[in-house]
This record gives sequence, C-alpha cells and structure tokens, in this order.
Amino acid sequence: MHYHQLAVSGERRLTVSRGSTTYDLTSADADLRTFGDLARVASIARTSIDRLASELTEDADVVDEGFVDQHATVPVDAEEVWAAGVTYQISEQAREEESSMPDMYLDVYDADRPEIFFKATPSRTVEPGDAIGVREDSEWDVPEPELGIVLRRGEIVGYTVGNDVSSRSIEGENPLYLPQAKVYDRCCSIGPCVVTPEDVDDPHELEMSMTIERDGEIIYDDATNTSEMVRSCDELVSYFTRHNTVPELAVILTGTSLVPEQPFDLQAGDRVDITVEGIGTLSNSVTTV
Ligand code: DO4
Ligand code: MG
Repeated sequence: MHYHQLAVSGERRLTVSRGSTTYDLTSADADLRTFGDLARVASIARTSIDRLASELTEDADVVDEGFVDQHATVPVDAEEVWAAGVTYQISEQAREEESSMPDMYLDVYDADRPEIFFKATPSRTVEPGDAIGVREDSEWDVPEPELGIVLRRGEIVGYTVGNDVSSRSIEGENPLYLPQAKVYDRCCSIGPCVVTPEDVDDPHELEMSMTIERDGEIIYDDATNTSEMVRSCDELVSYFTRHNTVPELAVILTGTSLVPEQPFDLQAGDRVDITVEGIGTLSNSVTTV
C-alpha cells in the first residue's frame, strides 16, 4: 500500500491509499502520525504494516487525493539517508569522464563491495514540492533520480523515490571532496510516499524517468529501468548494515542511471520531476544555497 505523511496546520498525519481510496489513519488513532509509528506498532503486534493499516481503515476518514498532494511532506522520518554509487554502467561512464581519477569508478563498479556513502540528515532533506539546492561554489550540478529503500531496524519496509542532488565539478576535482559534493543544505529530497514491498512486484524491474523544466520548457526528459542496476537491494542493505548500528529509520538511495550530459547544469528556478513506476512522482523546484 502507499503511505503519505502529511503536515496539516502544523500537525503530522499519516494516510494510506488502497486502490483509489485514501484513508486518514490518524483519524482512526491519534497516536499514529508517522510511517515510523505504524511500523513500530505493527512490529510490536507481530503483524505486517499493511495488515495493521487495513484494520485501521475501518475506523478512518476518507480523504481526497488533492488534499494529500497539497500536504505531503517527507514520507518517512529517516534519521539518516545514505546512498550507493556507481551501481549503473552509465554512472560509471559519467564519473570516468568527469573525474581526475577515473580508474576508481571502474574498480568499484566491478568490485564485490559497493560504494555506499552518507548522504543527508533530516535537516538537509527537503519534502516534495520544496526546493532542492545547488551550491553557489559549484560550477556543475545535477539531480540524480534514484530508487530509495526504506529500512526499519535494518530491514526493508518499503520503497520511495529520491534525488541525490550533487555537485559534479566538486566531485570531479578530487574524489576526496565527495562529502562536499554530496552533503550540503537541501542536497536531498525523498517522497512522495512509501510503498510497502507487498505492493512492489520487483524493485529491480521498475521504470524510472526524469524531466527537468526551465522557463516553461522541458530541457531534459529520459527514462531507464532499475533492471539496469548491477547491485541488488538486499546486497546494498547487507553492506550498509555490516558492523554499523543503523538508526531505527533510514533510507538508502540506490544510485543513478539518468545522467544529463554536459553542458547541462542544474540551475535555480528549474523544476525536477522524478517518477518511479508503482511509487509516484517526486517534484522539486531548485534554489541556490
Ligand atoms: O561516486 C560517486 C557517487 C555516485 C552516485 O551518486 C551515483 O552513482 O548515483
Ligand atoms: Mg547518486
């Protein structure tokens, strides 16, 4: 099922969509305000998130889709967002072109151990509709559309859409600058919802597309499929959780395969729409930070 977290008059609410009907789970139980609340209660009750939500819909108000779109905020309060890199061949090629040390991208693409890096805290993660950031000290910036894995206590509880906004010029100058290329104000967006694994047939068979609009014109429009990914979600989770006590809620972005070619440069005023089949569309404007 599809779960949205809403911010309504300063209060959090949790909704679930089943088929074409959306229910306000917070109206059924005021203690359920976030996806994390629901996941925690389901775990204590030894039931699945979807089964618990289904039971609650019997006492829940129905809300319309427009209301959900208008109030949707980040779909899960992940304490940490991490990201995998060079998980698609095109990303490996693009990094080779940009980098002063291209061999390391080739090596990690072929290696057993994937590249996994820290991406964002809640303070750096923006909600659907809000502006992602491009750094003022960066010359070349891109959005990176990625499938997001939602984890609770290191177990996969859902999938979302993510944008690993990045400075290509800072990363290209020296790989040791990766944290500055990746982690800064408004560097990440996730949303619009979390979809539980029961509703995602195969996370490795999902169409993913991105459009970028500038001054009312579409200047980028491309699509790919997560079947192009050389890593599995389980493999990424396994490396992420090794010898690493992870927070109760975390998101791992699985890497990008839609790379706008140079001289494309993301700019303040652009609008980025990323759609992942069966999950939804994550839309953000762009600002300079
Ligand atoms: O190694 C740099 C980052 C790669 C990345 O973010 C991606 O492939 O999506
Ligand atoms: Mg990325």
